[in-house]
Amino acid sequence: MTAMLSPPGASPERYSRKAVRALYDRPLFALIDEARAVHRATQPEQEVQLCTLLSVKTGGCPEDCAYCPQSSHYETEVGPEKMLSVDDVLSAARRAREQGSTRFCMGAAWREVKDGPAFDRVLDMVRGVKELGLEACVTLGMVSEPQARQLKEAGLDAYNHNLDTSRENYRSIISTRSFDDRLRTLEAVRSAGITVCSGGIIGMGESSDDRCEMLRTLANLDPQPESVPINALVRVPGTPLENLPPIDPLDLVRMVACARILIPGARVRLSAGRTELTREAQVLAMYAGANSIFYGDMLLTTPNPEADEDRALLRDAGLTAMG
Ligand code: SAM
Ligand code: DTB
Ligand code: SF4
Repeated sequence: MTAMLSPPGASPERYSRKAVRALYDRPLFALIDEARAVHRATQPEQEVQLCTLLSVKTGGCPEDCAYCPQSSHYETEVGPEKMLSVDDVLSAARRAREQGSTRFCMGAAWREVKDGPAFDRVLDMVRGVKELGLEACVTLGMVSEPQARQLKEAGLDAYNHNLDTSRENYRSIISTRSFDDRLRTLEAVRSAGITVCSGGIIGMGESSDDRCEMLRTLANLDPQPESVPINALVRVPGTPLENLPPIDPLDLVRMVACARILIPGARVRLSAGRTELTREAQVLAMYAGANSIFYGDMLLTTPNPEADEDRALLRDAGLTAMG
């Protein structure tokens, strides 16, 4: 399999377009079998990391991401709110830890990080989350290398910045920044010594080639991302994508399996969209290589399954939460 994925001399990149598409198109059971083998060889078996999200600055975002309820370009139920205080964030982080989360991810509806009091407050949040013994992750939009270094000094473990879709499809989803802007931020994060969390969304009307190309770009990053969230679009009323059909859960399983095979060392996160998935679909995605979920009743601005439902799901599948 490895030989098929990287024909010698075929491409300076690790994975070619054709090879990734061939992987994605494999019969589902063959794909899952291989993902499972990679999973067993590279990941702690039966272990799922629980991560809790918190929106520390909600709404009013100047970007026009077509999926996003927080964009000021669309009329949604989410409006601009004041930034949370450090105390409020740390209370939420403490609750998340008590519930069993080991990673706390803070999101801000910003196009980019600007130096000043709001960024200083985020740095304090990161310090506080680290004092609680949690992994700290933030997602703040574009970031420069000096800013990433400040985050690293504050103790930040991971920066989330999703590619969302393929380079070719990017402009149909977002016009206010480019795919290369995204890659530049990932480079700044990497240079500062912070681990990279980057993935994407399915269900935005993209083609199978777009899905493969997104995975290929992620897999060809060197080093590869440590964390790959695979989101199913949450179709939020008021956004341009609100009326798209729901995803086929088996496509999500395929994406997870491909991510597991192509980026074997990463934690693959079964991210947004779980409220619309059956327990069986979620368990199959975990079987195919997903080993993290967002935990707690909210994502950033939209609902997530209740914590007790998730605990029951893990228990019934014989999986354990990462300690
Ligand atoms: N503003 C920052 C940015 O875009 O990088 C950080 C926050 S943004 C909400 C983080 C990620 O959430 C997006 O890149 C996207 O992948 C995901 N996301 C946002 N809205 C979503 C939706 N409706 N369904 C699925 N994923 C979504
Ligand atoms: C990621 O890939 N998914 C999370 C996290 N990274 C920041 C965000 C999902 C957001 C879903 C829509 C919302 O709740 O606003
Ligand atoms: Fe803003 Fe991030 Fe939402 Fe895009 S995804 S509109 S950058 S909050």
